[in-house]
Amino acid sequence: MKNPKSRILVTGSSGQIGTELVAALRKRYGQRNVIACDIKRSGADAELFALADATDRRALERIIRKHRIGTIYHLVSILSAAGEENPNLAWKVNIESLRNVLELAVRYKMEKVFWPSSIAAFGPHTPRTNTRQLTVMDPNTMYGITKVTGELLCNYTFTKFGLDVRCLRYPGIISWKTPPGGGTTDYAVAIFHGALRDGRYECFVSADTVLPMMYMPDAIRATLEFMAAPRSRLRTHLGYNLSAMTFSAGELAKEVKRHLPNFVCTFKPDERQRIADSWPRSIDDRGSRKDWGWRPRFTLRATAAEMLKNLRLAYRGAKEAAEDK
Ligand code: AKB
Repeated sequence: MKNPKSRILVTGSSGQIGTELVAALRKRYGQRNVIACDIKRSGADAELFALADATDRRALERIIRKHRIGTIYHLVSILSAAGEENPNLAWKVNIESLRNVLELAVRYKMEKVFWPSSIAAFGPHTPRTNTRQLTVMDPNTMYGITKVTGELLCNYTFTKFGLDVRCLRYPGIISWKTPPGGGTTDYAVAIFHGALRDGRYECFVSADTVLPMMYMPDAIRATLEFMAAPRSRLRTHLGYNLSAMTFSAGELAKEVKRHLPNFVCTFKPDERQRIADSWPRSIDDRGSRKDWGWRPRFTLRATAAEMLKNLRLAYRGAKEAAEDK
């Protein structure tokens, strides 16, 4: 059952990463060669969008056959904080959908699969500074458990069936086009909205909480470069560590205040603090740098400036559109 290896499918296409990855893939590989798929409808071109739940294997198989899919970016995921609210759902969505994708990718002899792992794959006994590629992984969230399990499933599928499946361990991703939802690192996005909308923000982790972060353009470029790297260069089909910058919530608030002197940030840790405290403070991504040439571009300073510039324009646009109605 050999498929012509032509088109790309992006599941979870309406999410924070999916929205921007679909646009970047279409720019690189051609508009009609990228099919977006989600349980929420999005995008103007209905022909290039498939409404489906990736836990439904038959639905996924229909899409793969109909659009002759040769590569899948499988981004469907319930994130860390939402996963603690509903661990059964997190397991079902994150693992069943991945099993479906991997099995169908093997059956249809696909070229490649991309699956996002995360810093959440690490846990309380992982060394927290400059966390190595191969180290203790004992996550204590259901999301993190699905990330370790998923990495093992990807590696198993590579070893047993030769499927070229690639994973990156994303840090917290900061972006302005689509809000994140249900993650522990969401405060690093919400703070910009709070600052611009209300002049204040109540942060749900303490000021001294340090986590690895990345601005979305770096995350998208990393994904494209990683997927384009020759297979022979890759030395692991577990997740590759990936890093750009690391800072505390207090440092982030200070950076926002440099642009908006009247901004007030208060800190009121909630249950997400426990999750943040179980994750690395910084990541050693020498493997990515060496094997496929990863180099981040955005620092905290550059990210904050870009976020505020782009969100200001977005808020202005939304206001003008509301006034025109
Ligand atoms: C989350 O906070 O759950 C995600 C992640 C780090 O994977 N952003």
